[in-house]
Amino acid sequence: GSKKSDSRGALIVLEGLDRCGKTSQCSRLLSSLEKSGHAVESWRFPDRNTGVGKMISSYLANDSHLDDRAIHLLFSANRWEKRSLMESKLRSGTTLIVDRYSFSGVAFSSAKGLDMEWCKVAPEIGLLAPDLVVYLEISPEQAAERGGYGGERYEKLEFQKRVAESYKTLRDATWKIIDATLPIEDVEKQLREIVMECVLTCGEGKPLSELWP
Ligand code: NYM
Repeated sequence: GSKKSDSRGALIVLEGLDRCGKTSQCSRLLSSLEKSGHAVESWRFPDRNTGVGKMISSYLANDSHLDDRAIHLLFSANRWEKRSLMESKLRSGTTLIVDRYSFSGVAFSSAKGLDMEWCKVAPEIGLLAPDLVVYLEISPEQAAERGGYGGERYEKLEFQKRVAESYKTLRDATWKIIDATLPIEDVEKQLREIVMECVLTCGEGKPLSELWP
């Protein structure tokens, strides 16, 4: 068997509409994995702390306007600037819980009318492929009823309906779907079980791969 020091961390991605509960589930999952002694970090995209992230943040706040393809490529560049750190964390045994990834990039940009294949291909090819994608499923209407959207771009019911359609096209049989309208503890429990299985498989030597597998 592989020694503990050889085992890599798992790349776990959570996706879903705005207000689906991803962010709270990521933090619950983080503390539960930490408590059980795992090396784990919680990441999110966009990472608003980098130079590119600041441009994205200003775009989302409607403080700047960018061509649809230009902002798509910035979201992608924001993942590329974290790729090597991501790989070294995973290889050194740290599991990463990531709030949004390339799938958000494709779902949100294609909801604006950009071609889905254009969104997927060049910009995202070669980024690390997640070991697990969990989709927290909620209807756009139910998401909208939850304490209201913030004022950011995209946080509008009509747009979220198109994003939901894009996610439907994008997801495949490898995605795990959790009903995000269940009580928060039930979502947490289901998520933890799915993630633990994935963490074990990765620790036992499943190789890292790249998008799109
Ligand atoms: N978003 C996020 C994109 O449009 N493309 C991407 O590649 C990513 C990662 O940014 N409404 C959108 C989805 C969200 C917005 O994300 C900000 P968050 O999780 O609310 O900080």
